[in-house]
Amino acid sequence: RKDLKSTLKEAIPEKVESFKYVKSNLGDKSFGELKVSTILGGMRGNRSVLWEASTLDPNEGIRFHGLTIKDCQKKLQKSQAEADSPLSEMLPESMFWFLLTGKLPSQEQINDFTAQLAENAELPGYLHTLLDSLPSTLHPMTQMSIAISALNHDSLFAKAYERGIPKTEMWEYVFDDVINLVAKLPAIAGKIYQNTFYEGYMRSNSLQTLGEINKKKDISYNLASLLGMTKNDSVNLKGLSETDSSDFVNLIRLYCALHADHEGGNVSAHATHLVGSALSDPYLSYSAGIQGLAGPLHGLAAQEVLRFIVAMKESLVKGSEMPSDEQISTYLWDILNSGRVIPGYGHAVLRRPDPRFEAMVDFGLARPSISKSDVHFKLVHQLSKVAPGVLKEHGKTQNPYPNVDSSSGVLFYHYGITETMYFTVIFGVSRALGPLAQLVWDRILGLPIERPKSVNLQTITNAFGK
Ligand code: AMX
Repeated sequence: RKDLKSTLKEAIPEKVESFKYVKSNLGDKSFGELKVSTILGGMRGNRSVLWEASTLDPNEGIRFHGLTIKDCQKKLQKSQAEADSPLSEMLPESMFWFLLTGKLPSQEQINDFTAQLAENAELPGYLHTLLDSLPSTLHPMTQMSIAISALNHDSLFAKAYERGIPKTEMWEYVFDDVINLVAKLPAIAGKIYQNTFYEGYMRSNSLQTLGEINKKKDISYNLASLLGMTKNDSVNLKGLSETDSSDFVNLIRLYCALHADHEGGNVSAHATHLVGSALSDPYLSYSAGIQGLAGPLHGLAAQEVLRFIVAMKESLVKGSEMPSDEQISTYLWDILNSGRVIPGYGHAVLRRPDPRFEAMVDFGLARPSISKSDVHFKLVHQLSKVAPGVLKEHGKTQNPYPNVDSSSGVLFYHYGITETMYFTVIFGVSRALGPLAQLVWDRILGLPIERPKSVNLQTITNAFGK
């Protein structure tokens, strides 16, 4: 008697043949308003998600309400205490305000908003207990999605919905939940770091923490503090100097502002929007976004890139001597010939080097301790000149250029966040900003539940008479 898996195995060849037939013979045909290739090809280019705050041009990159990254770096508010420092970066709080309202905030507005977030940053007791109960071997992204999902316990929107509220009032409760979630993300991320890599620092049986929430500081500072990376509010495990500690905070600010939004079709944004369309509260919705971000073709690439760069360094860098372009090229061909992808390269929409990658590289280039002395950073930079040629010759990827994940991990690594498994959690803190801002608008506009129509291969084939 055949079991389930063997029965399935038997059905595969016929279905794969049918899939190949439809893809190669009917791909160009219009099926309703779409091409058959769009249905089979991950809905590429299909304009069907309403998204207000950002748009992605294949050749130019992201614009936030019409502003480029460089415009945002000039116009969005910094921390008031460091506003005059040329090395100080825009605040993610400022980016969130801008994404949500389309208006540039004043310094005073951002000071107040930053204080409001810090005031709400502490986690409820049950979340500490829940996170403490998870094995430290559980991937940090899984821990993050569990924690965010559990905050549904306190959802004002879910409670109001249960009481019964008109559709026109929903957005106000969603807004309150969104602010609460954004405020708590640094503490969630910090606790996951401590539980996973520094067990004992923040377990409930220990009063010690690597750092604490400072109510006078912004979310990036507080995240850095909880990672043990600030001079004054942390144990400063890595022994960072004053300058490095302040640079690390600015790295988080830049990273979180840049990764906040990348229009609505990427997996984390779309998952949040889709789940929210069922009127699941913002915690459940963003928890779904985090699960998508945890995929290696999306946010997990940040971890994959760093592992790849560290392995390349071990194999190719001898002492202080950097490898030749030819050696890098051979190394890449070995990976491609074994059927693997080059992590940090390619993009579903972009057709040029990602301007977010360039902004992160500029951060490193502005600091000689990174640009002149950090071998991993130098390797990333050199790789970005060599890999596009190799990928073009390989001939598969439509975009042979570096994407955002190519450069970020190496900068965290430079300052001592060497736990590669953790990088995507910082992405998760950042990515909340855009999709959650859109979720508020989804409810303001009263968007309906998402329900595309699915079709099977037989229906497509029949439509064209085979
Ligand atoms: N290395 C090798 N091959 C690649 C490649 C890469 N970096 N990028 C794409 N290709 C291959 C694809 O695997 C595909 O091969 P197949 O036809 O045998 O399946 C072919 O090129 C065509 O792919 P595409 O249309 O150019 O890309 P896509 O839209 O299907 O996928 C992406 C986009 C990002 C998933 C893909 O480029 C990739 O896997 N890159 C490496 C992982 C990565 O860096 N992900 C992070 C993306 C940014 C983010 O979301 N955080």
